[in-house]
Amino acid sequence: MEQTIELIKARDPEQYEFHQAVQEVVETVKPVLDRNPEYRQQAVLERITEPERVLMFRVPWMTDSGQVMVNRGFRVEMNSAIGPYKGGLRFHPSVNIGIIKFLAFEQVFKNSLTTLAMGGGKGGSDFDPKGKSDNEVMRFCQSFMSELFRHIGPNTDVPAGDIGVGAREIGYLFGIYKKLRNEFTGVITGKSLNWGGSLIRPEATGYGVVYFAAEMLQTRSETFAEKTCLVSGSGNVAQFTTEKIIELGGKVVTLSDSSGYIYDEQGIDSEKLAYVMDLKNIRRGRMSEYVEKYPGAVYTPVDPSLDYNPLWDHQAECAMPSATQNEINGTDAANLLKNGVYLVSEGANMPSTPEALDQFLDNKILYGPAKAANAGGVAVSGLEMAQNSMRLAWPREEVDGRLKHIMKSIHETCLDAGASYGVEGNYMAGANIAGFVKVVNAMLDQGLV
Ligand code: NDP
Ligand code: 2IT
Repeated sequence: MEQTIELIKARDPEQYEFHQAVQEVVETVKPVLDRNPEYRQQAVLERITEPERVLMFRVPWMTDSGQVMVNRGFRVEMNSAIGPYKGGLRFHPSVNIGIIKFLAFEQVFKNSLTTLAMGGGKGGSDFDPKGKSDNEVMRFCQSFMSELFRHIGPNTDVPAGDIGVGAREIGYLFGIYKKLRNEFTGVITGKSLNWGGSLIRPEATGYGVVYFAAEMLQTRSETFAEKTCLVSGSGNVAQFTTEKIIELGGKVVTLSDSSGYIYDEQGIDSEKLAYVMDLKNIRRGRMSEYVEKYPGAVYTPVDPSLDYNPLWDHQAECAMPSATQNEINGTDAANLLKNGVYLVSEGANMPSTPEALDQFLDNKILYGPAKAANAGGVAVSGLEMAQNSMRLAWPREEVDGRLKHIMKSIHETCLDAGASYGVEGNYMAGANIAGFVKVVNAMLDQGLV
């Protein structure tokens, strides 16, 4: 196993996030390999860590002033053992192949946990939608899809949103796909409601994070009532995590963006959340504006000289990191524990560093890893695909009910898998083991392909 990791590092030495994601999975599935000697002979670790296909392409586009720009596009088709490749697209300047590969790798296990038939993939670009006009974003999306369209399809690879890709981008991407293929299909999820989208898809990731957390609390006969929660980010996942926590009687006191964070001791109520949604989704403004509207709150800009994030240094019971990878480091984890946090439910993908994870596990807090806790988004994407195939749309209650049921079942699966391998209550090991076993067995059933 050490050899597998060393080989991966030697092959692609600069793909740090991918190494991190692989290392965590490989370490936790060791007992599974020990119990199933044929897995080693079949080189399942080597196979599952190597993408089935990696696409990288030039994305030229023109600014409003006529300047030609060139970005890089990616799609990593990681694993199709249990269904078509499925996973979001991320548009952010930090995007590189290592980040897309880690996200695609995580997606394989997450999608497996949803109980739906979806393989894993992820894509994106180092394009930064921030500060661009709608027309610039549209031209970028059209150029991006004019290459990607030949590699995807409703039974092949089904993208969706992620950081920097929301309803606006999905619309532009779908429009040009439809034109190029002359086909109206469910090739992308997160579509708007009046042209094939599913009710609850915008809410699904955040709601799912909270449903998963509620299941974890339930194991200690507790609920969200009166719980204080630290949430990072202020995008899709953060917004609907906040909405559901408020609905269940909890209090969210923080939100952030890449420039800084707000601390609102009174709690972000529904009215304040509606303000944030308008600020971020419509006006595309910054969280710093929150304190102009609500002077009772405090805004703290990011201080690059700090080696920790002060957002995680407030009294609370729960934390829902919902911005980006490695946003909770060892110091942040120590601060969370010191401040009374005993539940972490991850909205972002791989938001906790290995040093943070060790502390959560050592202290036996309720720790819901991203693969399990944020799987509600892709689960409802799967439900959107099902509705598209039937050319039917389910009502809100139906989709929300299915989402709740799926999150409950993921919670149970994690606990069962953990227990059967002697790591009771360790949701991280449980998620990795359950996701791994299902995908690996499907791969073995299908022969050496
Ligand atoms: P959005 O683009 O809607 O929001 C992202 C938020 O995170 C923004 O507030 C953004 O701030 C902040 N952020 C992004 N990058 C950084 C960074 N490097 N440092 C600090 N803050 C940052 O994305 P989503 O809400 O969709 O995604 C958030 C996380 O959830 C991601 O990790 C994503 O992979 C994960 N996720 C998303 C799902 C979905 O369905 N959308 C499903 C499962 C997981 P700013 O505006 O300044 O960039
Ligand atoms: O990380 C994720 O699960 C997502 N960005 C959502 C993927 C999807 O296909 O809905």
